[in-house]
Amino acid sequence: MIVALSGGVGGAKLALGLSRVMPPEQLLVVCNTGDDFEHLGLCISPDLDTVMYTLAGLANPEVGWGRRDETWSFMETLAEIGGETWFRLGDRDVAVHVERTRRLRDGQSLSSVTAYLCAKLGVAPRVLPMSDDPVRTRVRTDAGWLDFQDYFVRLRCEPVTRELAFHGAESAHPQPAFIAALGDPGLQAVVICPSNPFISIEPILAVPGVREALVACSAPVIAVSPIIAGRAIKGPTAKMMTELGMDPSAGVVADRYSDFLDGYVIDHADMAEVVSIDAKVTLAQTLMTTLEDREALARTVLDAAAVLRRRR
Ligand code: FO1
Repeated sequence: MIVALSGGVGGAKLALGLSRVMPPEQLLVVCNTGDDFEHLGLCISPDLDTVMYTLAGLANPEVGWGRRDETWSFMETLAEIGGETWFRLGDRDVAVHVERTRRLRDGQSLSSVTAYLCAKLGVAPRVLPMSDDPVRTRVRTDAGWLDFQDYFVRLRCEPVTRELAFHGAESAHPQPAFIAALGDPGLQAVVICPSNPFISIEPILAVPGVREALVACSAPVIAVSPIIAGRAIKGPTAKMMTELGMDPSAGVVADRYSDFLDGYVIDHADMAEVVSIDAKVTLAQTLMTTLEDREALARTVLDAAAVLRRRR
């Protein structure tokens, strides 16, 4: 079994690669829920949906979030009646939010709603939220504290980030099957997908018990750098690192995982960083443009994990 920790678009690409180079039912993808929010009365879980749609082959290939082959009658009509349209919700996507909201209001857990939706969309890997309790990423900027999607979408990541907080994390319980998997002797590797460390991976690590379980994990923990040559592939990772006073480098990201990281996959462009990274480094092409890139990087990660297992 492989456990993969993922945020949105970047992480979902590697999750898809993994699902195609191993038996998908042996893959457990644990998603960040710090980006979740209630909007227009709907409970929206962007990273869970991005991973679910990507694994189902339904994701919008241009932007990575939302669905392909969308129509926008809901948004157009909402605009006509003066509703909030800064967070773009396609007609097909809305159906998922409406059904998730109904089930959550009915008392179902986010895990069971996610399992139901994944089954309906034919997703073979298991997809779980990091917790069934609410955790909300908030960003302190020069303009004060912002809810995550206000920062990320409404303000297009333009405010300067001074601090991040994961509201509710201290009282959240890690998803039980997630923690059980980390302690499972049959676990072969934990893969930290190339998502933004601050807004996608660290909310998962902030849930009590997760970091400890990763430190204690008998299987190798291997991460893929979300930074290539000082730049993020997508999103505000490099900008955030600079604003938080860090050098936007692959090595600095590895430092944030240093208490549990065994392996680190970085791009050939960052070869010079090898000397400053404690974990065992594998050089690869980490930019995933094609499906073959996703599969090749997934194979590299699994091979690196196998080498680390043999060295134990
Ligand atoms: N990101 C945007 O930049 N603009 C949007 O309008 C937008 C809508 C949206 C709808 C559903 C969904 O699941 C994701 C959506 N995202 C949008 C992406 C989302 O903000 C990010 O994927 C995560 O929160 C960060 O990874």
